[in-house]
Amino acid sequence: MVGLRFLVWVFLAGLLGSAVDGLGVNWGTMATHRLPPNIVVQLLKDNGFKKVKLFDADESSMKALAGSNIEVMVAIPNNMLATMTSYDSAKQWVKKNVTRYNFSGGVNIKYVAVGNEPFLSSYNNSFLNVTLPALQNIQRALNDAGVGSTIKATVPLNADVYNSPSNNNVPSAGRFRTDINDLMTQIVQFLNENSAPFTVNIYPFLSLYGDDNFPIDFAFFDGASNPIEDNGIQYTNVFDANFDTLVSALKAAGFGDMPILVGEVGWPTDGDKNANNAYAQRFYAGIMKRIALNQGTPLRPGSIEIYLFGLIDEDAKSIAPGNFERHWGIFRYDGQPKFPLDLSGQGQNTFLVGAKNVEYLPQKWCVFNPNAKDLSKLGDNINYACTFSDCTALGYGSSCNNLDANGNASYAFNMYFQAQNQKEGSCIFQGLAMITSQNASTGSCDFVVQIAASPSPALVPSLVSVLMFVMVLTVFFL
Ligand SMILES: *[C@@H]1O[C@H](CO)[C@@H](O)[C@H](O)[C@H]1NC(C)=O
Ligand SMILES: *[C@@H]1O[C@H](CO)[C@@H](O)[C@H](O)[C@H]1NC(C)=O
Ligand SMILES: *[C@@H]1O[C@H](CO)[C@@H](O)[C@H](O)[C@H]1NC(C)=O
Ligand SMILES: *[C@@H]1O[C@H](CO)[C@@H](O)[C@H](O)[C@H]1NC(C)=O
Ligand SMILES: *[C@@H]1O[C@H](CO)[C@@H](O)[C@H](O)[C@H]1NC(C)=O
Ligand SMILES: CC(=O)N[C@H]1CO[C@H](CO)[C@@H](O)[C@@H]1O
Repeated sequence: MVGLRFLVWVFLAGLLGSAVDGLGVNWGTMATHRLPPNIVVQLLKDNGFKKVKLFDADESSMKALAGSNIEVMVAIPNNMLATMTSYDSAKQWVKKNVTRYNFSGGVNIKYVAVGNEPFLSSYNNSFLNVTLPALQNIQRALNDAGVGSTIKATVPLNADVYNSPSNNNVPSAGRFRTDINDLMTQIVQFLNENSAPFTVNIYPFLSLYGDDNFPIDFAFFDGASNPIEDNGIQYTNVFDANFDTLVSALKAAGFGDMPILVGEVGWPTDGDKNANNAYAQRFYAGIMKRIALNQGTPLRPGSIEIYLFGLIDEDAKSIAPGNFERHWGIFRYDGQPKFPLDLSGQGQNTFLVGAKNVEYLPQKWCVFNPNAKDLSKLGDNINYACTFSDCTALGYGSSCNNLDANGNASYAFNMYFQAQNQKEGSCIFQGLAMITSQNASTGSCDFVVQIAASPSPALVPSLVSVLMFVMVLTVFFL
């Protein structure tokens, strides 16, 4: 009987494309070609996502989300944190970007993310002084607007705000980073006063990426040969160990019961030897199963609110952290699924539902012209193409790393041509390139045809810098 009910449930869950409860996903928009927001919202619905986390409060995304009842986390980017140290600005932001959508048929906003990983060591403490005042002002503005009981401000933090000492590297010894311990304690106190959750981003992939000796099985959820022993607890994966290090740090600060929300977790599929579909599939299968079982971690059994990172590939993200940075999507740039992923956590070998009604540019590719005579400028032209498009798939361990020299040139030229919307004159490269209607993809290397879509509003500042760069180049070549 139980078995039958289970089967019926599985069948219904499959039918409705139902993601497990508590599951959300990050919707980033740093792409040269942005899928139309209404298509993305339909994609979320078709796959049963009931929660989404944004990196801004972009009007077009918000309008598309209106009426969907999907729970939304809107965000204030780091470069606006200083502004939010003024209460008036915070009040304006909340009015324009939160309460404006609080009407029947509006947007179901649940959280405001104040900054994004503002204490990353690579930011050189730039946001240390502004994050807490911004958090306080935003929550106060929410409270004053009468929505503070249901909409909470939180700060998505990177997992390097806490650690365990190297001589006792176990989760139970977790503490906030010494240099920011006082600040973290104040932040946690404030979150607690407002019944707001602690938000942390946890990346097992980065543990592996940063350390060649990292035991690879420990990055996944299917068992590890050498578990970490900690007070009788056996840790078999780095996610649990990391999460429980935070639980211990919170406990040491006096807030051992503070709700924790995982703001980002996921696995990239290209741009590194460990970034591929097979590993991503393995990672997601493991984490989805645990979410479905409400397993939690040894120190926090039960359900955890988790946002996957991320929804769609973003070909215009900074690659300062690594080439993998543009390949975090569970969907490709065009909203099509990359690998089997069962969001109901039942471990079925099924693909997600792809984006519908996506419009593509014509079936044309730009490739190296085999009849080209003068190859002396080939390197310069490849560099140029890659500077203004995304060549991260050409790197070591990536999907297009096995191309020969001409293949490399073709790949770079095509990426530029597509980034330029196949615009007239964007496939010349001093006579080294030509347009073809033959699909140029080979083996694992996909030569894409871009989607027909407008650039993301998030990219306007970087377009300005690209223009400046072009101006500098122009001056240089004159
Ligand atoms: C609302 O959010 C957008 C996008 O994050 C931002 O550009 C805008 O300045 C915000 N509005 C106010 C009044 O701060
Ligand atoms: C941080 O400092 C390093 C070294 O001084 C510098 O290279 C880097 O650009 C700085 N980063 C930021 C975000 O300011
Ligand atoms: C933060 O504020 C302290 C005290 O006002 C000051 O000494 C420090 O230089 C500031 N740090 C930054 C990065 O602005
Ligand atoms: C192709 O490009 C990649 C990345 O730039 C480089 O590592 C590789 O050596 C190139 N291959 C050839 C045959 O030039
Ligand atoms: C080109 O070919 C590849 C590999 O066969 C395929 O996956 C891809 O969908 C094709 N692209 C287009 C735009 O038809
Ligand atoms: C119509 C609507 O969504 N109103 C909401 C506005 O915010 C208050 C406080 O969070 C909610 O209680 C209302 O339901």
